Amino acid sequence: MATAETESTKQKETKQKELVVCSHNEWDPLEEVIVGRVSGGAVPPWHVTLQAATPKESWELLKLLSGKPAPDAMVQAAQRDLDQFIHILQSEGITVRRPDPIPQTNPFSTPDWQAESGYNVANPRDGLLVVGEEIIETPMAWRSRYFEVHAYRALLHEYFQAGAQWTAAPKPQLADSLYNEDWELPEKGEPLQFAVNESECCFDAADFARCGRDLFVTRSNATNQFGIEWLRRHLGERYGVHEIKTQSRQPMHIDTTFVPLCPGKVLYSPDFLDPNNVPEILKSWEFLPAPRPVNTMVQMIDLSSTWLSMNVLMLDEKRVVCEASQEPLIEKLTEWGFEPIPCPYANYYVYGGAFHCSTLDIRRRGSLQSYF
Ligand code: DAV
Repeated sequence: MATAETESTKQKETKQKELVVCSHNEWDPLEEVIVGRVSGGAVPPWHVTLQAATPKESWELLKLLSGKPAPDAMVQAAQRDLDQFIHILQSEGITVRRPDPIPQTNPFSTPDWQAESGYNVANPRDGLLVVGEEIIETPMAWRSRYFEVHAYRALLHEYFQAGAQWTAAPKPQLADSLYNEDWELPEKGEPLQFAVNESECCFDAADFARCGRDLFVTRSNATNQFGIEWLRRHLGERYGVHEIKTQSRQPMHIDTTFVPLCPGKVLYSPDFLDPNNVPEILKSWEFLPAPRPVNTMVQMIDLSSTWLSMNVLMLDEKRVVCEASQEPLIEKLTEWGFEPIPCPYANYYVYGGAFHCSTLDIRRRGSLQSYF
């Protein structure tokens, strides 16, 4: 009996070692990660989904540059930051994989609509969701991102051949009827408006945060209830999917609102989240307020809120990659017992993301657990 048990433990260990895709949460030791690319990107075509997610100050310039290739100087500056980030990951012993450099600057169409251009392949966190041993292509709401996943197909094929479970959520049509063209920026205190309604199923992976058997999600300008319900039903009874109410007036992605750092601790933006208004299940967790962001605006356009400052990447329960100029955050994280690794990344922000957005953890060493 004892021998049989030992054998089965051994088998389990071997299985764990061989899993090519396996990530249950945001903090287990990171072994392999996909990091986005900045070359071949376009300024995202003007659309209500873009307007609903970007600062008002950027709207005029975004309309003007709509669909144009990203300017060279911008690409080069972002590339310098990206090189440093990749160097840090590799020096920490992590395998870094990259999407194919497929230019996103060409126009394309479907039977229902035309897009002036694609967007970029800088943020693998949005179009692919890893839940345990499964990698899921997500039904993104931005038309410009409709074929973005093609840049990841070679990797997906490789992971599949190596045994990963590979799924795609239903591809939405992204018909005109999905969008709320009348969207307006709500005044402070007014009810939220969303750029996407419930007529099709859509979600971005970055609207989900994974904590083992429980996932947290924000309803946003990219993720609707239809999308949340699809994922809930797809994952089944093994997982709980809980909604976090964001107070951002332009919500797009949970990772500038609610960022789990390790079991029992979550970093949050005090502008976007009220820790007294969270799902009951989180009551035992410690809510760590992110300090106000240091202004790092280096380009004329900003695609995101300043809370990209808290868009950190955990390499394990302690080591955390943070933007180098966010000194108040680095100080706080140190005080809270973490080991921040600073990296300049402000030039990358114009691509719409920081360390969490621009990565996709393919493998973290650990098993499926419940933390609540
Ligand atoms: O707060 O503007 C940025 C996007 C993060 N993936 C924000 C969300």
